Amino acid sequence: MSLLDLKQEIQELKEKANALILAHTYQNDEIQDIADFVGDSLELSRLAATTPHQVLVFCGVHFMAESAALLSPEKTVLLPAPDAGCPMADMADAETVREWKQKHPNATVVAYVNTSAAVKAESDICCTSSNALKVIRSLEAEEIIFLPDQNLGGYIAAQVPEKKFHLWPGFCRTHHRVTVEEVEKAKAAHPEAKVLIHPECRPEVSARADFVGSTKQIIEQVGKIPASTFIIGTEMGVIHGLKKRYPDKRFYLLSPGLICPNMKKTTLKEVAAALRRMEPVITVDEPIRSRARLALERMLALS
Ligand code: CIZ
Ligand code: SF4
Repeated sequence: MSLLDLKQEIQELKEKANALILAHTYQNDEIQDIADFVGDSLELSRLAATTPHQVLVFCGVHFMAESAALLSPEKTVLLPAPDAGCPMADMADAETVREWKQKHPNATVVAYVNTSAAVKAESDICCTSSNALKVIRSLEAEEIIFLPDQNLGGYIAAQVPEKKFHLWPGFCRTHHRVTVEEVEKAKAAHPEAKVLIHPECRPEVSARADFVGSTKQIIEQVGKIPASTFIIGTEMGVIHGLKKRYPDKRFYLLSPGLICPNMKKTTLKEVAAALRRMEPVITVDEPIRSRARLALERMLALS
């Protein structure tokens, strides 16, 4: 089947099923182009909960589809690439979270959305990289267990010195791989460029940025900074959206390693197949569902 036929088929199946295609900003370019909405995990989960569409095709990784399923159990949430996981999410398990809670009984548990539903169920509140600072500042607790990303946690902790943080030793394989040498090299190659870096990168890498923020904040920041060249320190998928939104600006990826293999597992073929078969469907069972949903809803109520 030609690419055009495939896109046509997706369009027809989508209309027939009254489905909405949601794509994360890290998805392949062709997936972003056929999606009804492209955004970060916070925007996508909010949209999943509020849209009247009964079928959601979630082009992203497992924890994102799970969040949509948690918030909208009555909807059919399809994950076209069911083996698209997140190695960072896999670094936290519910049993160890329970152990940490026993060790630090006064701490409030803040789970980055990049976690399984079972881990969210053990947590008090969720956050994304867009709202982590706001979420932490809203908490009365003086002690915080932050999981699973040590880099995002450390970046936030430095801005909230009045609270004590217990940082989980997790990291994103894609962002954590970037080195200081790569930043220096990119800066030397494009001395006029502004450097925008995601807080999942190592602290010594983020320290060399002109701006540190989530993908959404990076995308917004490009529009605010009066520069024409940018070095982008997050997953390469973001550059596709940046080029579309700011056609007169130039973008360079900070490191060729900034590619998340799991995010790239979704292809047009799989999107079509998922719509044709109405599977794989992502669901979350009770009692995990209600507890995890509470942590997500506490976050959504704040942001
Ligand atoms: O929250 C998200 O969607 C992720 C994974 C990154 C970001 O900064 O948007
Ligand atoms: Fe997980 Fe990193 Fe891939 Fe995001 S970019 S899905 S945190 S491995």
